[in-house]
Amino acid sequence: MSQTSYLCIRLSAFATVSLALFYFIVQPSSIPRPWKGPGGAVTGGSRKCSPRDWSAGSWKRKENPVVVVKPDDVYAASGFKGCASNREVPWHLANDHPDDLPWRGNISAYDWVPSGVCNDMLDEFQESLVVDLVERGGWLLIGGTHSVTQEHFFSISCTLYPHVLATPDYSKDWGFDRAWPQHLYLNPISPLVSRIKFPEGFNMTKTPLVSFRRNDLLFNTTEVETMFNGGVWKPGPGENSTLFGSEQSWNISPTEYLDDLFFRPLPDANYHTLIVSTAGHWSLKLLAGLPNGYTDIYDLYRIILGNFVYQAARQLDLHQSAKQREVVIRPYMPGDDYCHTHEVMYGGPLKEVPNIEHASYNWAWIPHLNGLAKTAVEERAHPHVNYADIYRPGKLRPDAHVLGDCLHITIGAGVIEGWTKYLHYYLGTYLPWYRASTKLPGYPISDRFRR
Ligand SMILES: *[C@@H]1O[C@H](CO)[C@@H](O)[C@H](O)[C@H]1NC(C)=O
Ligand SMILES: *[C@@H]1O[C@H](CO)[C@@H](O)[C@H](O)[C@H]1NC(C)=O
Ligand SMILES: *[C@@H]1O[C@H](CO)[C@@H](O)[C@H](O)[C@H]1NC(C)=O
Ligand SMILES: CC(=O)N[C@H]1CO[C@H](CO)[C@@H](O)[C@@H]1O
Repeated sequence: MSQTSYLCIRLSAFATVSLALFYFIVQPSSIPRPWKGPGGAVTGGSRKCSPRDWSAGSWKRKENPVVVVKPDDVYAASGFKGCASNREVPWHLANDHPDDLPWRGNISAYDWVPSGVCNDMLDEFQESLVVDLVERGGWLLIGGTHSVTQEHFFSISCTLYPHVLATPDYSKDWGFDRAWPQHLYLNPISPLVSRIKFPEGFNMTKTPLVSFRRNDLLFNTTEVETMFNGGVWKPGPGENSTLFGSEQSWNISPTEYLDDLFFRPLPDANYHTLIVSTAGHWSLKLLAGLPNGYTDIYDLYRIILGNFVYQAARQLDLHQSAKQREVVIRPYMPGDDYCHTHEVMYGGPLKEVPNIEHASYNWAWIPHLNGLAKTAVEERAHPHVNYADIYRPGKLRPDAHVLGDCLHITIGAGVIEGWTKYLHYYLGTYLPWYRASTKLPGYPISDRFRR
């Protein structure tokens, strides 16, 4: 058999097996109904700020931005009183290069102003969020470091300071593992403690308000390989024998972060919201065994996201008798080439999202991957698995990357802080309003969705 025809057979076998496996694992009950999920706008009547409304705004210069002349000025410039996490603080805040301090002041000099329908959002939402994280339940952040999920954790540790404490303590010897679980706990000396109605069994030193677990692909490597090859894939002559190349990655199974963590009862956990983002680590360096490059990445991503959404929906249904929880997929935000040129660093926010068709790494594929994640959510149509499209504000801020790369985002520039602010509103105001004012499809809970 010639190499070319062999590859063609391999490729179509991959597609067929993937599809078969997808249906085997996901077991859709019927052809998915079209469903206008809570991510989109609802027309008519008084309405609330959807992710789309939030994203349809612009960056406005603050009237009197704080001028940053020394590193500690970034806290006031960013609206922080400090940060609870002490992990790589100058890297996160981008405040350790004296020459760049004027830039650092500039990137915190803008506020995100969403569209008018969002005017019922609180600007001072921090205390309300702390109360919610205890009374309603905490946030479990799942994603890779490139999905900036770890940065989201750090950012929340600043936004909620001094009401929270963070672990681990990175000032001690910490043997540098990029996958250490991180947690925020209620600070027992916070004045909010006297206002909070604690759920029975809540333990301030034990029950986290926010946790980060690193997870680059949402499934562990065994599961990804199984979904990739359906147990029958065999490498051709001269081809890599495994899906994974030599690049390191950190992955855990949904068995670990859904069954054993997200739904774990008090006092160990009290999570209400699972916030997920993935796409950054989906590269041909990590998934070196894919025979057909990025089109196979699209295929694999579709399968993995479909399975994740299925697992999440199934677990939510299995735990129906407990409190209602939410799963939110946040779109992945790719980086910006040339972000450290003077022109970009001092150019301020953009008005339109730039075209990234010819970008570095896997950035050009990201809009397509985000679309696949959205489709996976819409096809499953589970009322508590959501796709919150809050991509746009960050894509207007190529000036706000950290100093060492063009992917990660400086904490305090307002991008990641904006996600926290909107998610607080989304969970507490938008979703309850949306569900009360919209006929939901009535997701069928039947035995066929059980193990
Ligand atoms: C709360 O958790 C801490 C740490 O695990 C433990 O030492 C303490 O006994 C717990 N308090 C209660 C009231 O259970
Ligand atoms: C992946 O998770 C499954 C459980 O779903 C487990 O049996 C398997 O050992 C895990 N593999 C790795 C590499 O951790
Ligand atoms: C096998 O994977 C490695 C990365 O681990 C890559 O450098 C190499 O090009 C791959 N070989 C083939 C034949 O795909
Ligand atoms: C683009 C931008 O925001 N530039 C400002 C940077 O900060 C100085 C003052 O510190 C302003 O004069 C610039 O307009």
